[in-house]
Amino acid sequence: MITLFDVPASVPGKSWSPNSWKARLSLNYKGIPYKTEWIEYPEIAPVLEKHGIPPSKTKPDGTPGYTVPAILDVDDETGAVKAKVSESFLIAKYLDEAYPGTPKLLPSDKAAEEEQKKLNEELLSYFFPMPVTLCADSLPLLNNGSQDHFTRARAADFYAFHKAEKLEDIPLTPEYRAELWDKAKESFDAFDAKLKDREGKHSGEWYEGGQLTFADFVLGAYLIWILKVWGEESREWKDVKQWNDGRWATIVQRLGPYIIDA
Ligand SMILES: N[C@@H](CCC(=O)N[C@@H](CS)C(=O)NCC(=O)O)C(=O)O
Repeated sequence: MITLFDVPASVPGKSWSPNSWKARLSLNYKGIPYKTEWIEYPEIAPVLEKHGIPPSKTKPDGTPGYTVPAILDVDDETGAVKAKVSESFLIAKYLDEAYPGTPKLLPSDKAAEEEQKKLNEELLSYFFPMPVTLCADSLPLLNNGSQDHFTRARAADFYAFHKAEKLEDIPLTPEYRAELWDKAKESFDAFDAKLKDREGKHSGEWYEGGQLTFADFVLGAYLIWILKVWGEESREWKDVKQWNDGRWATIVQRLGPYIIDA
């Protein structure tokens, strides 16, 4: 059985991280049984290292960067470890190869696959600056064991923009939030234009046209983060839901059958 490593938060179903949701949606779509092992941020590196799961990146200081989602695939009968994978795109690739009888996540066209890899790497930057407020509002929902790591790690990610050591040091006054929200709306408009352009070339309801693929999970996972942290009744979701002719709410609705908590 597959073990999915994820970081919990006090949200319905515990899973909130958009990165982890990409793997969760992939597993749910394929109907592959799995269990979740919940770990706190400071445990990600030691736990993954202990299992021999490789890091997903090299940090700016040259040290290995361990991240969730990560999976361990173990043969239930023999106990043999079949795979150790981290990084949501690589997990999708592994699942397609190792579970050929299940619906494919990645397009067979190599250029399209490469484009989805890039989309996965760049998505948060497309939606900038909303990830700043989303991270700040995710922070109090994390367990105590994760908060200090998360606030420093994410403030470091946004350092060029806010020059803050911790997320709490970013002065998110109502006025500044409103300013960031206007910019967030612009980023959604820009992404909507990109999707409209694709729709002119690929007919169908999904990113690749007629076929649901990993890219839909990349986008969906980001929207699930909004929903998990701010909630369906929040002012934020009420706005996002109606932006761009309801595109974002429609994506969540279409992915509904695969939004299954742990
Ligand atoms: N490109 C990676 C990104 C994974 C990632 O950044 N995960 C975050 C969780 S939201 C993480 O584990 N960060 C570790 C840390 O902040 O130390 C993927 O798609 O899996």
